[in-house]
Formats: sequence, structure tokens, C-alpha cells
Amino acid sequence: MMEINMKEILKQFNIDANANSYGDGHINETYRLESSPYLLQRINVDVFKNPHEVMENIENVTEHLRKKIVAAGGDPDRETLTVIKTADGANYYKVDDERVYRMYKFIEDAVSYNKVTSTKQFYDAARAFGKFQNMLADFPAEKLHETIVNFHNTPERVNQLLDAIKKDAVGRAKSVKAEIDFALERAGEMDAVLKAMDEGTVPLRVTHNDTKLNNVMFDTNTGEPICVVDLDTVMPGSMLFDYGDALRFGASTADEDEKDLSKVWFDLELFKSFSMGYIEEMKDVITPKELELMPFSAKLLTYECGIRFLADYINGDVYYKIHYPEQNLDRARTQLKLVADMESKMDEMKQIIKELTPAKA
Ligand code: ADP
Ligand code: GN1
Ligand code: MG
Repeated sequence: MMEINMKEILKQFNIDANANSYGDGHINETYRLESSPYLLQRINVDVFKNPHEVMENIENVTEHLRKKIVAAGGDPDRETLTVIKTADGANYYKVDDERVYRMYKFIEDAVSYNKVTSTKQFYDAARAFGKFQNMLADFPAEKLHETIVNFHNTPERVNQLLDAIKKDAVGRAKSVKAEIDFALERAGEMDAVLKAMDEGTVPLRVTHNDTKLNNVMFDTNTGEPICVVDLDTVMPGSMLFDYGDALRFGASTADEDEKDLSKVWFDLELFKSFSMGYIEEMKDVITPKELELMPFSAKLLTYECGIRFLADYINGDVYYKIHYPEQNLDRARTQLKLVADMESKMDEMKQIIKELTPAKA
């Protein structure tokens, strides 16, 4: 593979700057440019097999959002991503099949968090994700490519775990028997949301699908959420995916890769704040079945994420970026611990949602 330096990539976008590694994403490589208001990303083509389609989605979605933001009197350069084109007018630059880059406007004076700093902040994040989804409610879903097939198909994720165990590519399966057993014991109940979607009681919506707290940028001056980022997985899905995934990350009392599981709990105050913000934002469209499945969806998305980390550990760390050898296992364990904790708190979670249910639903 021919070496290519960063300056040559930047030149394609008519930019001359130094690039420094940036952000805590598990998938793409992100670079902030020095003295230059842009953010460069190398798209992970092992994960996103068709970067052309990813970028087509992002252009269409951000164009749609831009119009809504302008109509509401907002600042579209700050409140959504802005794709910077190459000198040739393309929305990404391909060095070769492995190295594909895109450029965004850098959102200044903003920050994202890996842990919530207050219940109010998590409530605000919920409003931001809910608003994001509402702004896409009239986006023509047929225009969207499915950038990762079966992304939130949990039974399919169970199959992928079973495949990983069967192959046992690096001989790790026997060392994680307890985690595998825990996961497989619960596999049977993990089709509840898909079933409701098939029945039509949970509608298909355009969703973000990767609603980690660090995919929301907060204004450093006001503390308010300003922009939802990481739009690679915007696809038709259920709002329960966005709601549940945000909780699995944000309502944990510890980091996603915390080694000391006695620090990892599902925080009901945070669950309540997020649920309140999300329901407030979605109250005009939310269905009774969606409300009913909300507590379960927090567990579902946490379980799904846990078995994805576990499968990746068994596969030899081929999907997620890791910073030390056992990180995927640590990540899997926190998620499974959260699942167990949610099971013991499920009645309280249901009660909280009941209390937050809008009068008409
Ligand atoms: P990944 O897919 O690897 O998670 P993201 O697109 O989420 O990559 O980017 C990684 C981090 O970079 C985000 O969590 C956010 O903090 C920051 N970031 C992303 N886009 C922008 C932007 N346009 N301006 C400023 N910061 C950004
Ligand atoms: C990845 O890209 P990032 O870090 O925001 C992953 C999510 C997982 C998450 C776990 C495309 O999100 O699905 O829930 O890690 N994104 C993709 O932290 O697989
Ligand atoms: Mg991200």
C-alpha cells in the first residue's frame, strides 16, 4: 500500500493544516485541524462497506435538517453537520479502497461528554435526540440506504455471537463462558421490539441508531445541547433503539470499560430524567406500545451492545477500536452487569414510565 501523507489528503479539500487525532469514537478516525475550522474523518470501511452510500445519506439528512433549522431561526452551521466538499465537488475523498476521508465543519465552542455531569444535562440530551428524530419525521425514508444491515436486529446479533463462539478464532471462548451463558440464557426474549415492529404497533421511523451521549455536542458557554453528530447510522428504525441505546451509555454510573463492576449500576434518577425529556419531545407521536416497551428497550439495547462487545472480543477485536488488550471484554462485562441491574429494577422503571405517560396515550 502506498504511503500517503495527511497534507496530500487535506489538499484535496483545498486545506493546508496540521491534523491531530481527536474524539473518543470507537469506529472512525477523527482529526481536528490546527488553526482551521474543520474536522477530518477517515471512514471505517470495514464497518461501512459502502462509504458512497453513507455520504449520500449524510448529505440528504443534513440538507433536510438545515432547512428545518433555518425555518426555526437557528444556526445551521452549528446545529447540524456541514459536509465540506473536495476541490472536485465530491463529498468524500478516496485514496484507495481502504482509505476514505470526509471533511466536516468543526463545531466551535462545543464539547461532548462520556459521562453525564448532571441529571439536567441528561434530560437536555434526551430533548436533543427527541428533537433530532422529530425533525426527521417527514424525511422520505425510501431515500435512505441501509448503511449497516440488521444493525439493531438483536436476534441476528445473537447469531453473530453464536458464530463467533463456533469459530473461536483466537481461542478465547472458553475463558468467557460465564458471560456467554448469561447472554444465551436471555436470548429468547430479545425479539420483542422487532415483533412489535412487524405487527405495526411500534412504527418504523427515521432514527439515529447510535445515541451515545458523546454523539451530542453541548455549547461550552451555555451548557445547552446544540448538535447531534455521528450520522453514519441514520436509517429507518424504532425510536426505542435511540431511547434504549442512550440509556445504556448515559444512565450507567461508570465508564463503558470500567473494570471494577462494583462501580457499575443503572441509575434510576438518570433513567427518569432521560425518559422525561424524551417523552416530552415525542409526546405527540409516541404510541402506547412504544411507551410500554421503553423500560425493556433500555435492557434490550444494553444487552445487544454487550453481546456485540463480547463477540468482538471472541473474534479477536476486529470491529471496535481498542486501546488495551482486554478492553472489549471489559466493555462487554459492564453492559451485562447493567442488564442484570436493570432486571432487578424493572418494576421501578415501569412505574416511572407510567408516571410520565402523557394523558392522551
Ligand atoms: P465515531 O463514529 O468514531 O464515534 P464521531 O463522528 O462520533 O466518530 O466523532 C468522534 C467525536 O468527535 C464525537 O464524539 C465528537 O465529540 C467530535 N465531533 C464529531 N463531529 C464533530 C464536529 N463536526 N465538530 C466538532 N466535534 C465533532
Ligand atoms: C460505536 O461510533 P461510536 O463510538 O459512536 C458503535 C455503536 C455502539 C457503540 C458502543 C457504527 O459507536 O453501535 O453502540 O460504539 N457504532 C457502530 O460504545 O457500530
Ligand atoms: Mg461517535
